[in-house]
Amino acid sequence: MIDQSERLAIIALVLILIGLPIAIFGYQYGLRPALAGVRTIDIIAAAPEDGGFQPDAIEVQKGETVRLRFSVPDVTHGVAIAGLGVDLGHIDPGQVKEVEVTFDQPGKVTFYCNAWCSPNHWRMRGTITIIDPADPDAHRRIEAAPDPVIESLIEREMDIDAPHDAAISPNEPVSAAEGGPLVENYRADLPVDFFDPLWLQRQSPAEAFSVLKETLPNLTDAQRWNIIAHLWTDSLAESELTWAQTEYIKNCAACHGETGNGDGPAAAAINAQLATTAMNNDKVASFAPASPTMGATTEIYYAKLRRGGMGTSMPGFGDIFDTEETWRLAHYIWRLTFAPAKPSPQ
Ligand code: HEC
Ligand SMILES: [Cu+2]
Repeated sequence: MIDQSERLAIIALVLILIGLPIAIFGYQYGLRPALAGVRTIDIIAAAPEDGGFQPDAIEVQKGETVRLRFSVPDVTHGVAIAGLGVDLGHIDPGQVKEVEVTFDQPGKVTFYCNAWCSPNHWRMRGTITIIDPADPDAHRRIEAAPDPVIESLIEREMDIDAPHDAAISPNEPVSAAEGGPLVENYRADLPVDFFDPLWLQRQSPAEAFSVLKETLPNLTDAQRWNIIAHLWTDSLAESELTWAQTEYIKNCAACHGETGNGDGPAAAAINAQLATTAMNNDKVASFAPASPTMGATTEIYYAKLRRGGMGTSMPGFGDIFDTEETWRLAHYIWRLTFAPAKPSPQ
């Protein structure tokens, strides 16, 4: 005979056996999506030699909200999504970080690692293609849009990759700070071009120096360089400068060095390749105020940044920084050249 208490126990057991799966099922397929309404995409973030991002090509629909969940199997990485202002910071092995993003515009965005994780670190990138079902070609049209600055360089037959050594460069320390008052004093005598941002971005410091030599014959060479240093470093607002500094440290310093001398921790290996291969020009650029820098222009820097080197280790950043951000970084390089930040007091 089954007594009363046994019967209750059986009912309870049956309820648990049926109820638990229903509860789990209900949560998984009913309650959870209803609460969240988002698709979760799991992404493994590994160094390129361990497979890189997996998956590294994701498609979403315009207007869709997805939860991107990054896990890390190997070494610490940093995950950021270009153009969306998303930076998850460092993710350590075993750690998981996620972010929910709604994609409103058709196109392509790049997610990338911004922590130096391996010698191939800068290859660690993935893409999210946002497709508009009402206009299935929209994302391709946006992607194929040419960069007007690079187009203009090509039109003027300017080679982004050609060496640009200068005939003249400063032979004593240059001071942007001392250049400021000089620009004020000689404002009326300086050519109007010197106050035209487009002219400035297309001139090299060496070219501007030659112009100054003619227009202001009474100045010393040091004073001329100081004027140039001031004009070439004057374009970034404080907040833009802070942004550029941060991004430079995360994305560039491993190769170009924290102060821009071309001596970052990854530079030695890249430069050593020079000796073994005939790769042209594949030496990490230094931004010190010497000949090659004095012959460079902000516009060439911009183009190199967007497109990357041709068969060199210089990565292209066109998928990561928008045009405005790229200009900011290009201008920031002149800060490294002419107005390096003083080491912060300990
Ligand atoms: C993996 C190493 C590496 C990283 C990371 C890197 N660069 Fe470079 N960069 C190079 C090498 C090598 C060259 C020289 C070859 C060339 O110009 O293609 C170079 C050249 C350049 C030039 C051209 C210099 C000139 O005189 O024309 C600019 C500008 C530049 N880098 C800026 C940057 C900035 C800004 C970043 C970060 C957003 C960056 N680079 C990240 C390796 C790197
Ligand atoms: Cu990484």
